[in-house]
Amino acid sequence: MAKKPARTSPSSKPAAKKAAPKKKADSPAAPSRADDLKAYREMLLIRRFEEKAGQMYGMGLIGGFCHLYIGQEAVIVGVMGAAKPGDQIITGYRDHGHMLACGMDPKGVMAELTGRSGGYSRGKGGSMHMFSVEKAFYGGHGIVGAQVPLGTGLAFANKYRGNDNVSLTFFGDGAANQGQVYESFNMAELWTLPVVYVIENNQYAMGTSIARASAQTNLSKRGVSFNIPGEQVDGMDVHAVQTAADKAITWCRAGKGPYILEMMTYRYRGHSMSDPAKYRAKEEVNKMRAEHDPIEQVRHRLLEGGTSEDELKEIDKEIRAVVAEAAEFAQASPEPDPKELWTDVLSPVAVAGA
Ligand SMILES: Cc1ncc(C[n+]2csc(CCOP(=O)(O)OP(=O)(O)O)c2C)c(N)n1
Ligand SMILES: [Mg+2]
Repeated sequence: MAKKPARTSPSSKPAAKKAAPKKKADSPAAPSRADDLKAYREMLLIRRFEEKAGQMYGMGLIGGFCHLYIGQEAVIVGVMGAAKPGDQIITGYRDHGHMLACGMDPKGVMAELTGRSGGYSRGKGGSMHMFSVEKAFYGGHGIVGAQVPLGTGLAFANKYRGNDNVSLTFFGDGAANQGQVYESFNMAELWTLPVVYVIENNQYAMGTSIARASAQTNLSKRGVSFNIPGEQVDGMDVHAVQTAADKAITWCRAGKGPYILEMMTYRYRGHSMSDPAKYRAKEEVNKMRAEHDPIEQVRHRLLEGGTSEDELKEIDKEIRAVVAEAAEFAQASPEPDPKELWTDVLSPVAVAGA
């Protein structure tokens, strides 16, 4: 049955009839050396930054929650490789990698983690609450799944304004069981909104494995009853991620509505810094690291292609220097003034209208 345009749709144009997307990603051309070097650098920055954050947490320099993304770097780096400036990014609390891949300054992110005034939220937000309108990064959300309707709203705004930006909305396998996700899917398809739902399936929601929590573990199928196409992608392979993201973003930009990408990935660390991860065997983690590490895969390809060890060592050195500078900046930045407790609580519009 032809779909009627909703009265509240941002566009009065009825959705164009879709051609069914091809089942599999078109066989991707091999990545160029330049692509691999870029991905290597970006993933390594996230890895080293997070290792440093973990260390600083252990030293008591970071308080509150801190959810590390180590192991999942290929997902955000691959997706960003397919995005253009103006596309919005929104995610949950496992968010430092997304910020760095959006181009946010490592110094500002680390200062926020340590609760200092030089941080993106002036030291008042911490790990889960950072934003950058300039880089189109919309958080950083601690309520599981809350970013999904918000990301759908960003897509609604794009369509309403008639621009060609796409909302890149990231959430986890646990969040995929939230009711608000399906309300969002329904509206996104009904109104043909430009949103790629990127499900980061790292196989666990805190200590619960996907098999124990989900009746349908193939999350790429979760849009079937809404007619949203979906694909499973090797989320440990940055090139596979970028190829799939490119296809999904092109779909959205062409006005065909939402797309679901299920990224099969893995987190090496516990759910947060306070999780000893007793619910899984060490061998499971070690096997994933040894056989699928996203950075090692690219490193291996670069070396095979003739890049020298020395060139890669030089990149490692540069990245370590950026991270060390971020850590020094954070520790030198003062704590927020106590009177800042009363600022940034209400928006000026809300205050004026009160
Ligand atoms: C609405 C809500 N319910 C429960 C929690 C507690 N909680 C925090 S993270 C989490 C697991 C989410 O797992 P997943 O979506 O797979 O993301 P991951 O941590 O693996 O990145 C839960 C249940 C919460 N923050 N919000
Ligand atoms: Mg998960």
